[in-house]
Amino acid sequence: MNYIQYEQKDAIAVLTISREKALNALNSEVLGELDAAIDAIDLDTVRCLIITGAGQKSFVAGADIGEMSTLTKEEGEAFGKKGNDVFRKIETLPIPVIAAVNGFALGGGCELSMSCDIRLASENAVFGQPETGLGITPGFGGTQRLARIIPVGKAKEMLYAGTKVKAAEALTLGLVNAVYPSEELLPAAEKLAGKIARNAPIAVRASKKAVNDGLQVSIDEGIAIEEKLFGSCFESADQRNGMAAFLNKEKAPAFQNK
Ligand code: DAK
Repeated sequence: MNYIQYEQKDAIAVLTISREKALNALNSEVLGELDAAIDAIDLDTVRCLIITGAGQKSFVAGADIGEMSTLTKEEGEAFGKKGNDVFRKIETLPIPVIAAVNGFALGGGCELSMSCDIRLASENAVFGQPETGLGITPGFGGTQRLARIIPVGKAKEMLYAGTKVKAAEALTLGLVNAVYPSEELLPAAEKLAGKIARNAPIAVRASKKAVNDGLQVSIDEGIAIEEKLFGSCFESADQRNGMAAFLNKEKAPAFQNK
């Protein structure tokens, strides 16, 4: 691949969007490679994915403005679908995904981070949806996900006025879980991924599905979703071994994803 680096260390994979000279902007080729890289993840062995951008300056500075500038209506729709399909694939990936936001996360970059489960940021991170200043609406889910993550009034300000949000404010808004000096961001993401990877994968995946599916429905339907997923854990050896270890006053076992 030209624009995606992918590395697996034990149960953690790090996917780096690597188009540094354009601040990792997403063109069709990058989106195509991102899609293929997500499809190729070995879900039997990877328990947590980290997505980051190459370099110290930018996570992803948005969709590629040069490529978009000449699109027709039909081409615009096709480009939007390509991005939306891959972002939704990330959002619904069975394993948790952490965005390690190492700089600009603008437009499609902010949207990519929001399709991840958890966002951690470097001190120089900047979030924004500047699309209305380019004559378009956000096209990769920004109008939908931003208003579900941060207070709706602030989301609308970011969407209408293009107001950018720096790391410290993103933390206050709950857009990111934590902020680190640049050099500490990836180690912190890996540490959190490691903590996730040590827990029972079937239970972690069921928790992700319960939260995501539950947020789309009423609380009663959400509770029903949780009940089913909770029940399904009792078919796993990890549940039996995890509870037995507790009862025997032993350390949690190495969970087997079975
Ligand atoms: N696209 C293409 N190239 C970009 C880029 C982008 N989004 N962002 C930066 N670059 C390129 C610059 O053109 C420059 O290239 P050279 O001139 O060196 O060849 C290089 O990266 C370095 O950028 P700067 O020289 O501008 O660096 P600065 O530090 O001065 O400024 C910046 C950094 C991030 C503040 C600035 O580059 C900037 O404002 N970039 C644009 C950010 C932006 O507006 N992003 C949102 C893009 S719109 C859709 C689906 C999705 C979308 C739209 C439609 N459909 C449904 C159809 C999504 C839209 C977007 O994401």
